[in-house]
This record gives sequence, structure tokens and C-alpha cells, in this order.
Amino acid sequence: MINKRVFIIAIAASAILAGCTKPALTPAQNDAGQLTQLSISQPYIIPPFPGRDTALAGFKITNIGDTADRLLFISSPVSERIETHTHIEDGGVMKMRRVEGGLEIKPGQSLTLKRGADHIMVFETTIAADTDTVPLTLQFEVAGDITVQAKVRHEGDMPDLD
Ligand SMILES: [Cu+2]
Repeated sequence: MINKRVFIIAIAASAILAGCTKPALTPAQNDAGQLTQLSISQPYIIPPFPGRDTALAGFKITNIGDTADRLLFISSPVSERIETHTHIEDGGVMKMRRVEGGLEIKPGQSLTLKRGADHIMVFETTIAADTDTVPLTLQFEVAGDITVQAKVRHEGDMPDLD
């Protein structure tokens, strides 16, 4: 009984601590130098596996304003073809599909792009082994272009996007 109570207090304390350490969401500036209603955190890119040329990128976008926005397109100097993918079930099998028409982010909502969920695929790319960051320009319907520096990550070094 006592142990259970201590346990609950410990959970409550860690929840409070976690709440305190979460960084405040800062609005991103677009490439024209204007503040936007979007916060973009933890942009990253996983370089292609040896012998492959497709990289995977991810980040979290939070709409901290009161207008819905839409991620339309992503570009980067490292690739001519970057696609947003989602998973759909087709006859009991999960398959990747390209997202057409962009992804909407409603006010107060977050959109997380990462492996195993909606994700970004960077085709026909080479990322030098000594590269630390890769620029990704995210084109939004309302916010305009926002260029982020995606940190190069490797297996076992994934950011916590939740
Ligand atoms: Cu994909």
C-alpha cells in the first residue's frame, strides 16, 4: 500500500519535471524573415544505407497560431525529388503512398513526420559522411518557405519527436 503510494508520487513528480524541461515552442521565421505561426522541432535526416540512394527525413511541426496551414512541398540541394509518404492498408498489407495535395496542420495541432509514420523520403541523394546538417526548405501555404537545417542522424540516434 505504502509502496503503491510512493510509486504514484514518483510518477507525478516525474510528470511535473518532464513538463518543466519541455522547451517552449518558438515560432519559426520564414525565409523572408517573417515570424510564422509554426514551430518546427528536431529536423533530421538519416543518410541512405550503403549501396542505396534514398534518405529518410523527419521533424515535428506544431501550429501555434489560429490559422490552419498546409505543408505543400519540400526541397533541398541534396535531391531533385523529395516526397511525403503515408501508409495505407491494402488487402491487409501496409504500403507507402505519396501524399498528394499536402498535409494540413490545424491550429493547436502537431504533425510528426518520422519513420514508421508519415515520413519524408529523399530520393537519389548522396550525403557525404562528414556532413552534419542538410538544408530542407519546407513550403507552406500560409507560412511560406521555411528552411531548416536537418541534423544528420544514424541508426540508434533518433530524436524524440513525441
Ligand atoms: Cu516512403
